Amino acid sequence: MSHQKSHQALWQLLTKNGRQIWAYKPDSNPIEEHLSNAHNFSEQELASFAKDFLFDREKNPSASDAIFRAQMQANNPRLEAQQKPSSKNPEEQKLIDSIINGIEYFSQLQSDEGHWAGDYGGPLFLLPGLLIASYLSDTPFPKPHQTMMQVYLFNHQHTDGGWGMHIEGEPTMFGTVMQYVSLRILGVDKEDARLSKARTWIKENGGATGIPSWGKFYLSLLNLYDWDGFNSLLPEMWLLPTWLPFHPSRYWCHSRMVYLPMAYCYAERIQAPENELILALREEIYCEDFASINWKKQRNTVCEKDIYTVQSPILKWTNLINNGYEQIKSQWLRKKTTAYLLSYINAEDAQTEYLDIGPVSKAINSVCIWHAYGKKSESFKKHVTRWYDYLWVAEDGMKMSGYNGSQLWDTAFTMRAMLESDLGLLFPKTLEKGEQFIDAMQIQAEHETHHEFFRHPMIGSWPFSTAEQGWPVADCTSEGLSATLALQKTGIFKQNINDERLKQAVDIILSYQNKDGGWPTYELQRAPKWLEKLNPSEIFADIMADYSWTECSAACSIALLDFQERFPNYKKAEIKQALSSGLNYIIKKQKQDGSWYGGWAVCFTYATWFSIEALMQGQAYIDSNEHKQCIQKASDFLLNKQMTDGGWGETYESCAKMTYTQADSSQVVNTAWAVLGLQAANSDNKQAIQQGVNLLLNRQLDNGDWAQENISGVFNYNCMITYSSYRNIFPIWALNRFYKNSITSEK
Ligand code: LAN
Repeated sequence: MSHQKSHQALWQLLTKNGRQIWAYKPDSNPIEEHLSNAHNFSEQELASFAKDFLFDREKNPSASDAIFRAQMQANNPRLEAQQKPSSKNPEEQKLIDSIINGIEYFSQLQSDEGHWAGDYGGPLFLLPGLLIASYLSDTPFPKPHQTMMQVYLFNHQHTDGGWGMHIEGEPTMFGTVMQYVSLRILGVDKEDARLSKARTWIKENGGATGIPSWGKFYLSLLNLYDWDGFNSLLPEMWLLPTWLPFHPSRYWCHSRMVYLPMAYCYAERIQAPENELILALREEIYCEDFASINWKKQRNTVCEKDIYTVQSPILKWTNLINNGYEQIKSQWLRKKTTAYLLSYINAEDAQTEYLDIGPVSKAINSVCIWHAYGKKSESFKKHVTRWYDYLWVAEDGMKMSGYNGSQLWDTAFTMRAMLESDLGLLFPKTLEKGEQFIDAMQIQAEHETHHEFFRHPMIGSWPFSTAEQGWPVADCTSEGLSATLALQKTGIFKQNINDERLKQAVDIILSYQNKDGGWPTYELQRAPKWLEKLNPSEIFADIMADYSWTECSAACSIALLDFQERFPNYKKAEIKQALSSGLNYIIKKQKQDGSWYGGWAVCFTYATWFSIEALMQGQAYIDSNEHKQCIQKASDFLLNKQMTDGGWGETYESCAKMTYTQADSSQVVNTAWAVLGLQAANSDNKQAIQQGVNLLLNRQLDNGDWAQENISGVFNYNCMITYSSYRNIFPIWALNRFYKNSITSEK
């Protein structure tokens, strides 16, 4: 691409069955070959990265995924619509052109195997974990990667010298110390002006003793903090009977899979040897002399800029007891415990082909496996190969993704957005490839150790990323199913997924419903809500159990409704019951102002759209008066939030504060959700819808894309995550619905 800076083109994304690897100057395509290739690079190329990947976070901290997109545009021909419908009405023609332009552009980004890849960065505490694993195990990344990581870290430094926990957030101790240490591991000199500034930030805010517990953990691994200053994780807890309400097998799977390898590292007191860098760092990140620090007193010290969840009195007591036990622990039991933890870590590695459930456990599991079996062991080597599955290159540098990708999720949504009206049918190739990908990603087997290690049944489910990663998700199963049903309804290609597999997916969705009627993320809620009082993370909320979520409940209800339309007699009574309690759960969650809080994207507009969608489609299951009122309130909420330019816009602060927080300018993604929601609700305020649609039309770029605006995703209330395809998927979907409605009303 001519407008691409030359050294950006040295990085290429290779994909295979949804696997995504960024390769530096790949000379051959297969991923395997690339991973074993030695890198040849010139110092000049490395030096040019800092220049060619110069990024201004002050303009917008969210990168637009320019490298990937330019590459796909350069390598793939633009897939044109089979024909362009023409309309006598110029307004309608404009709409048609925009939708087609939007799909043509987005189709060009589809991989050969049918999925949409994209930037899934955002959190800033992930890459440091991976760098620590590589540092401890003395397995450095290739130089080009290291340079690109440096570029990324510096690109996201705030002008005051600090870093946030995520790219949009204000600086925190966790963010700043972790990036600082990462840059030093990457070889940046202490005298670098940017690092001096960071040190000033750290010291002015009390020094690294105030880093939250996850940071204390990472620093302890590096021997930059004393394990004595870290509250005991009571590793033996894993050996307690599983019926206990606080047994870790009952934790939300992400917490479970993070605290598992953490417990191993803690039990083994894994620690880097002292060397020049470590000794220097000890002087750089603390306000006091390292040797003089009273570590036990630091266990609960947390910088006030970091605190999100305040430690409860019960947690403090529990810590006191656990720390006490640590003094008198039985060595025999400790050995038995670490053996168990290791067997669990091995099982998770094997079940996920060494991808592991997510980016945090991916790094910490690598550390455990290196510690247990050594650098030369087969299992450690397998871990290292999979480090690359988590790295992503954009115009802001190389980052660690929040997952091994969002492959299935984005592909399923895209199918549904395209098929909202007949215009999608003008792209049979795109649809067919999408169908093939969704087909390939349905999970069809269980590992023999699943049951032993507390996994939910998964045959027939879909994951968020790839089948290889293999963790089933309730609402991803639903999106996979809804997309498949929509694709099959077109009748235009071979139906790869047979009825039995569709029924298996429904069985999984049914198996996921919580007692309160709602749907969780990966597993049923296994622990009581009071366990949250023991949440030790300080920086996240609601991480201890897998609670029901509005959007997950909406997606699952919608999938059941879609399925029922096609198979009215399959498990009729059971599905009816599930829908009635599921939809009533959603009604119960509506807030006074008519909105719903969204736990996984920003924020109220997201969950309100999802809820309206489910409630309208499932109208028959709800008392009609209640339904009417609920939808009326929801529409009023959306209408109240429309901005003067016709759009809607929320900032990430909606998520943490849990109150609607309007952005300075409207956002296409929020606008698309609101426009989808108002249309689904059959709002009679046609003008409001038209204004929203106009905004989407006017913001579209000539090539069919939309500009990247604010970050769209979130987890655990307090950390944001990038969904780079949302800026295409949701405007296309909203416009496509508007088109469908306008032609039906003409008829
Ligand atoms: C995700 C990504 C997808 C997301 C949806 C499917 C969108 C949602 O509806 C349900 C929850 C889920 C599956 C989800 C849960 C939390 C994840 C896995 C993530 C946001 C991606 C990364 C995040 C994970 C917890 C990040 C690692 C951080 C820790 C605190 C362990």
